[in-house]
Amino acid sequence: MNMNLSIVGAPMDLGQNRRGVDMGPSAIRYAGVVERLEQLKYDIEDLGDVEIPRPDRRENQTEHLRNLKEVAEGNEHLAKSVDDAIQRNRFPLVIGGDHSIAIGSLAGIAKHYENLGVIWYDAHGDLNTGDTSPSGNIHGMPLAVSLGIGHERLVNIGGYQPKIKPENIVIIGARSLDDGEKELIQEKGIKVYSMHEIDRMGMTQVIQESVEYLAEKTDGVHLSLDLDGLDPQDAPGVGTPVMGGMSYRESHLAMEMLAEADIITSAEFVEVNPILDEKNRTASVAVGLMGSLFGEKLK
Ligand code: 4U7
Ligand code: MN
Ligand code: MN
Ligand code: MN
Repeated sequence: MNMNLSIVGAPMDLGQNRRGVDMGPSAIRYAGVVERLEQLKYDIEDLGDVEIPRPDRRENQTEHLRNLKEVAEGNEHLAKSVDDAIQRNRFPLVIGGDHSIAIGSLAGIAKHYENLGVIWYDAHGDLNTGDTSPSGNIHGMPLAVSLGIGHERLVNIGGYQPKIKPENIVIIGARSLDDGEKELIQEKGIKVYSMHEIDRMGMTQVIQESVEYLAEKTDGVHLSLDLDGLDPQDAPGVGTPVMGGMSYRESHLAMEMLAEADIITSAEFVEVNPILDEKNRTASVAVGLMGSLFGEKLK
């Protein structure tokens, strides 16, 4: 494990329409992320927050891709910051912010790998495009965008595309997929462990298989963890909660097993919304999961 971590905040709320998720980075810092990881002997550099533009309400907004211009620009800033951290041989840990920031994270990360793997820990597939999205919210599109599918302004962020290949993706925890997303999963052969598989096989086998699947063909793995992957009882402070999710304990087990396997080379924790939360619980859960991902149990 790279012992040098760079924390990058991405206070983005323009990829969806509930206020408050832009305060996610503050809530996660307040929950003690730096102290928690310093205890594990990491060298932590907190780069602060990247600049997210404010939308001009007088401008025409396309309803299929809400705040397209500002989401794209904020993600360009994030991509630069992440890219720079990796160039300095540091592990980028991005804290959000809504999940549209995965577009910028992956744009900054993927250029450093031939075959970047991605673990998408989420209730949703985030595989929509402007055409298939029921909401027009870009936080439901970042995985498609990273595959090179979607609006050209988004897919070209970082100046290249695609960022990732469908066979290098594992989605874990899916339980709310739109029709267009299901079609894309079929067409591209994307590996999905939905709640059904997690219940049948158990998280242990799901992670074992995911690690084996990715380890043999990738040269790095990005963990994109959407807190709504967890059950809303354990992580209430999220904008798009879906019942029947992964528990706190299953999620810790997953992070501990990823730490043991030592395959994760970058990570992001997204969708923490302190306004919808109960006493900063969801941010605390996020920090606890980071503790496990970065090896608390191993030290
Ligand atoms: B998140 C949704 F329709 N699929 O596209 C959409 F259900 O980053 C939800 O995973 C997207 O939180 C959720 O709007 C995006 C909807
Ligand atoms: Mn700019
Ligand atoms: Mn989600
Ligand atoms: Mn998501």
